[in-house]
Amino acid sequence: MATERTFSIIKPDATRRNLTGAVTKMLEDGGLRVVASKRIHMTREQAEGFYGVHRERPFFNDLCTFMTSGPVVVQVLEGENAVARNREIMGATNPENADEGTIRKVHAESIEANSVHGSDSLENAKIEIDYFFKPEEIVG
Ligand code: RTP
Ligand code: MG
Repeated sequence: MATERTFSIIKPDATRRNLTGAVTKMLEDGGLRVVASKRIHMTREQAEGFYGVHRERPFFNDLCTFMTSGPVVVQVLEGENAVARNREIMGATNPENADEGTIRKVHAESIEANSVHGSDSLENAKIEIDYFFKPEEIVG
């Protein structure tokens, strides 16, 4: 087992419903440690850059509008197999398909407003962490 870092976003549907603490508790209870955290309001440019891999997907424009519709909390999470562990705690993209007890099953509103983002690979985690955090903002 390897200690990893992954990148998480608590999305605008969750911050709007004051669920930052509830979501963070589920991440912590799942064995992850928050080693960096900040609340920001993403610009359109930041959202489009962050979701660049999805640029050709039909949901890209709506997704960027949603992600800039309110504050988000960007976090770096650390723990054993953190990338995969975080994806387990989050649950499936579509909350209708998410397992019981996952963040998306408990809190998500829809496939788009699904409360959290989590990196899908260790490689992307590094890219995404660097997109939002300076090294000195991460305290392990
Ligand atoms: P994420 O990147 O946010 O952790 O979620 P994911 O890997 O489970 O999902 P992904 O396929 O990467 O999609 C990124 C985000 O786009 C929104 N989405 N909307 N309307 C739709 O059909 C649709 N599909 C995806 C979701 O907010 C999803 O998390
Ligand atoms: Mg994804």
